[in-house]
Amino acid sequence: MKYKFKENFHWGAATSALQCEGHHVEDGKAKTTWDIWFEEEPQRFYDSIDNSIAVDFYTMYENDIKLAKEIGLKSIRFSIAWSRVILEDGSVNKKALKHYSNVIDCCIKNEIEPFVCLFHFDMPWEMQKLGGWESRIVLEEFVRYAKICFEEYGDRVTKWFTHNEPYVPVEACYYHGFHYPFINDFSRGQQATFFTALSHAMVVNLYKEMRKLGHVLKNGQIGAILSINLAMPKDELNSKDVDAAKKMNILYNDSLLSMMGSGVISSDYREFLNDYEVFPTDWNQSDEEMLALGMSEILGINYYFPRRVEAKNSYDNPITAPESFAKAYVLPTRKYNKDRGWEIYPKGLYDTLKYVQKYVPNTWLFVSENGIGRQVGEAKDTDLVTGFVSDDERIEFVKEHLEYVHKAIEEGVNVNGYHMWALMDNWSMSNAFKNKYGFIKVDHDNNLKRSIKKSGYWIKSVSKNNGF
Ligand code: BGP
Repeated sequence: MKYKFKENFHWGAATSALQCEGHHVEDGKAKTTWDIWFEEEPQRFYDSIDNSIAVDFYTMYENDIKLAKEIGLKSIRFSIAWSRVILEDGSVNKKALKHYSNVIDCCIKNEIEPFVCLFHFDMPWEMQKLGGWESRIVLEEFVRYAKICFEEYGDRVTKWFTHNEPYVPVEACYYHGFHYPFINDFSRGQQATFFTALSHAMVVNLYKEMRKLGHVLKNGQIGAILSINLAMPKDELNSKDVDAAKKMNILYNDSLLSMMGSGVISSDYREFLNDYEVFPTDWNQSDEEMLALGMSEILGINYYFPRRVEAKNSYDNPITAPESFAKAYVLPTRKYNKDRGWEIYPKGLYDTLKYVQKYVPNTWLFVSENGIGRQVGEAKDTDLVTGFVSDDERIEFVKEHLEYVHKAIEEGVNVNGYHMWALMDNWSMSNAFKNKYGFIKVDHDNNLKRSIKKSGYWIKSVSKNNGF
């Protein structure tokens, strides 16, 4: 065996409530921004398909968790839907609490460690009406929701995560306005960035306090899931490209990695905000102290592709987004996934892990998402008679990335697991069911029947041997 990983390495996969559960309003569920947006503009969703069915994880979770065990996974991440736990009138939904309790018990029964995330893009509509991540009231509500989750499940869950990819709602809702509520306002984007980080810190701090009092497991830990898309300059010898990439990195990576990972506002980010006069207006010293108290103990790192950039001839004035400094550069020789358009650059995962290590040298890390969404390739690999998917391309993709994870570990980066996106094929915000990501196939023409793909059997052997 060429690549051997540490003992107790977390071989696993991820899911999210929004993308997997389906609505199941009969058990009580408040609307999210996605529900409202779909009601208003279904045509803006791929194939006009919403997530009301998704892949029905809400009722099929037992089956899915058993399959996770069958393919040798040691842990899975799922998210709790805030919109299920707290209903529109502010009351706590007992049925939802019971449901997630059952999901957690089912994981434990199957010897799968549940990694639980509190927010994966699904803002309750009532919270958005109050201002979403720009509102201090919403931060308090998020803490209230988190406290309920800790009280209910803190006796069984050891790995907690506040946010999944907090950069994405800022980028999609505030910079580029491609997700509801379509705001294009750079300053408001900074306020939302700061308050997202503050919400994280408040929840992390609460968890630590509860742990001190013995209200949750003593060995429980908490952090966040961050997507790090390192900006790489087209020409490393061109100072303009380098400067543009640096600015992109400050805004997309350094900002939240420093605030949520290290509990401080980095000097680069602070300087940038002051230089461009966009330092958030609603921010004070006690918020900064809270950031420090809410430093992450564990971090998940999502990596899909690098962000290659070249400088714009002149920077936009005023700035509206990180892209005001740089435009995307497409490497002509790149290898890429034609179904999703994303570059495939396994070394980028190594670069990302080394970058993160500089911020949080001792923090427990794991790769929380990495994967390849396929449409044409997946169809080509599917046996027409049996339906079995021989997804060698996915196996190759994971292997190549794992080689670089291994290298990072050898060089002292504290990486403790690899979770694939995703456990099973699911609904995506941008592409509905177009691109398949799972180790497990979901057949929409056959009552959402699940079946293990070749990559699922492959990961089973990797997990068994703790390497490949
Ligand atoms: C990540 C998200 C996931 C998932 C994945 C694939 O950024 O955390 O929720 O959707 O991307 O992206 P997409 O579905 O857009 O292909």
